[in-house]
Amino acid sequence: MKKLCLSLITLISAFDPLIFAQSKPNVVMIVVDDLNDWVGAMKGHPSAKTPNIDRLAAQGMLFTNAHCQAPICGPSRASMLTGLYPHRTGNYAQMNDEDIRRSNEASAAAVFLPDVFEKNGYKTLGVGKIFHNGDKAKVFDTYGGNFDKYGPSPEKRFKYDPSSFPGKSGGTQTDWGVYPEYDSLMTDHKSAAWAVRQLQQTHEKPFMLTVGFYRPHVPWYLPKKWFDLFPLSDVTTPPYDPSDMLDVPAMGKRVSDVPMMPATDWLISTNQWKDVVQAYLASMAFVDAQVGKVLDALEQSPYATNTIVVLLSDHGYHLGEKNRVAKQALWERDTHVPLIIRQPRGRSNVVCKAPVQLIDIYPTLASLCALKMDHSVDGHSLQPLLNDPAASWKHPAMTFYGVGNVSIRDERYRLIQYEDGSEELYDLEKDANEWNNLAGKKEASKRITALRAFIPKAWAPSSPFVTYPANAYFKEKYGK
Ligand SMILES: [Ca+2]
Ligand SMILES: [Ca+2]
Repeated sequence: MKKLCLSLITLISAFDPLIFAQSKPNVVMIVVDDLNDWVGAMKGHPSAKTPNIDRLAAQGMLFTNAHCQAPICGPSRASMLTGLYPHRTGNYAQMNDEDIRRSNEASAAAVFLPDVFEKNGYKTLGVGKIFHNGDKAKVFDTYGGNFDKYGPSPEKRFKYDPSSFPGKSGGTQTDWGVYPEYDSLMTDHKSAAWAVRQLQQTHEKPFMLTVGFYRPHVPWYLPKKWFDLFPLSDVTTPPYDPSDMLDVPAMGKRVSDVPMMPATDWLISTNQWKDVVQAYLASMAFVDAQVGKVLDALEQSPYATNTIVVLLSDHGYHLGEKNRVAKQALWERDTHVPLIIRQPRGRSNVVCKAPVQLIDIYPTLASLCALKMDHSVDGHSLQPLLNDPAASWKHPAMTFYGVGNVSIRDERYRLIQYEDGSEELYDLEKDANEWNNLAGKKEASKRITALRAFIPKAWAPSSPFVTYPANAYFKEKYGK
């Protein structure tokens, strides 16, 4: 009798309307802030410890040539979440989330990615840094908060005070050191706990859960155990050629100059470069552990086999290469991001080398979840590559930073063109550090002509809602 009851229950649950309602896959999207290509699976730094992100990569497809559309948080996220390029919306720089759809006609027609899910019957959940600043655009059905954001922070900076340098000023949270004492005080710890609780609940509709983590964005404040994972004696600094910038055009120097950030020369002269690298590696390890909690909770939930997982970073970060510790430039370490997609019953342990973009995530998820849309987006669904990572892929990855400044990245080369027409060309296969600018060299002209064909002909003027001009170049161009 007991056996009969059990099989009856099994039969009933097989026809449970709740399970029918969830025939569409759920989506867990994990957005990590300022995480560069040093993650273990991408082999960007020999000491990186990111076992959970590496595990996810081994269970799905790792895109090893993925790039952001803007090398700074706000516009990168605006582009990813609207599916529209910055040169179409004018969203090239930091602005308030509520203004993303007010910049011009194209931006007003945008539908935020979670809203597309909502229109298709999904419940949308979010926590932490997904948009640049919480859920002011009121996108999620349920938003768990963004707690202490980049904090908690000590009363006084430990190591780096930009206002103490001649010619520098505030505008950066860059600093590093042991603080606070416990993980439980960290924003990302709280966000992970909130996400885990959502995965432990019964959801009557398919859901899209977006989890945004703040580290390794500055400040690099973390409990001691994360620093202890990387003894300074073992920390290696990235490749640096002091003469590297000599062949960069003047406009390239202006656009990428973020004067409030520490320069590599200064870090070397004060013997702190390794400390900065250690703090970034510690931040990566910490955030990886938070990612692991979400992945573990998903694995232990009823949604384990019916959930697509996407993990990405909004842009990369220089840790001393090109004499800078910053984002906000059009070179590889800034545009190159981790991107992993794990599908239920999808291919595992596969690497895709095609040049893809964060803007492609929107149409990819729409296609994987068969979402109905009555608007168009700029990216391309990655579904052909998810089916066959070697499939033909004709689209380069484009990154924009201000009107007229663009990077075009294909399988092997990067062309950067600035607003005054000056250019850089790098052969990433032979010159992974982008030290040798080939623009202007005879043998490069054919390649440059081919890549120039992808540069947009029409550029939307900058949004009038820029809140943070970032440096002298942006202040002059877009500042109020
Ligand atoms: Ca960011
Ligand atoms: Ca150079």
